[in-house]
Amino acid sequence: ARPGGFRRGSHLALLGCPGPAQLRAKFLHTEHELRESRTVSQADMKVEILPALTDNYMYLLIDQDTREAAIVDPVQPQKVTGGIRKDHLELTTALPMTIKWDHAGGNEKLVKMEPGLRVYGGDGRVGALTQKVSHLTALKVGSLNVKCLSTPCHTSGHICYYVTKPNSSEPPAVFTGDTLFVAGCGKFFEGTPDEMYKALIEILGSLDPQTRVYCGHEYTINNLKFARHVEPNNTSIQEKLAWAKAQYDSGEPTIPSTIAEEFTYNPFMRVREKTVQEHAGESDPIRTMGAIRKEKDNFRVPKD
Ligand SMILES: N[C@@H](CCC(=O)N[C@@H](CS)C(=O)NCC(=O)O)C(=O)O
Repeated sequence: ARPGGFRRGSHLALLGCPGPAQLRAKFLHTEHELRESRTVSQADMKVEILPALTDNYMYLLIDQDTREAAIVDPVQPQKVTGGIRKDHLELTTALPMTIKWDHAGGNEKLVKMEPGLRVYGGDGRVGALTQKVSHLTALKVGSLNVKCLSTPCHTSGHICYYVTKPNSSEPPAVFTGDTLFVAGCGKFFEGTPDEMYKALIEILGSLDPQTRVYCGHEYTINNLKFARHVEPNNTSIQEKLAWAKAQYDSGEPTIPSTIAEEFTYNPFMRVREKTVQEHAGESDPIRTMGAIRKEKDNFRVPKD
């Protein structure tokens, strides 16, 4: 057992090879996957939100100046390449966040379709990897600056990518994969409460508060129901849940949020708050992190 009671490598089947549920998701078109893509457009960068599998998101990051593009988590490459040709973009880069198949499982196929593609990743197990990155490695996508943030915990080589444009007054973007979800965080498959605390509070939590957060899955409604269970009197949670349900019902994503917003409703970002600590029966933020993660692992999501 690892500190905090979490075992390393207990989910290896999930890492490399899809099980029956994953295969079903891969070959049958799900309601989520059939939802339309949406674009968040700024003068300096564009992010196209591409629903994939049952609840994953891929993201196409486009530098408006050079038309150079990167694809984050290209699990379904065929959904990516059509748009690239149509919009006359130059796809140079793939940014898989974690080794897991639902994020990095399309790398080899994409490289065959787009020879010369640079595939970055923080884990030697990432398929078709061309350059291993580590904490604070700096990359370029056209004129955009991409900073790699090492956030091990869900998986040990998990990387988040922080994107800024020099001299821009517009908000940066961060791709958070399975580390930070809207109102939630990833399970601690290969890490500890201490590592998730560092990732959420010290690394992601110290980014520009207006940074737009693009996460790996559409889990927002379920996450907010757990958040409401932890803090029943938090009105930010109640408002965000009502909004997320309306978004989902009209076929819209609940992505992106911002770092500042996450601090108002995400219990894992709020482990220093008295209300969350009291719920967990703890007075230390890292022990609170471990306690609420364990509770969420077994949480039965209510219908409403
Ligand atoms: N389908 C479930 C979760 C499936 C699951 O275990 N997902 C992994 C990422 S692949 C996770 O870390 N989930 C975070 C959580 O359940 O809080 C949900 O809707 O919450």
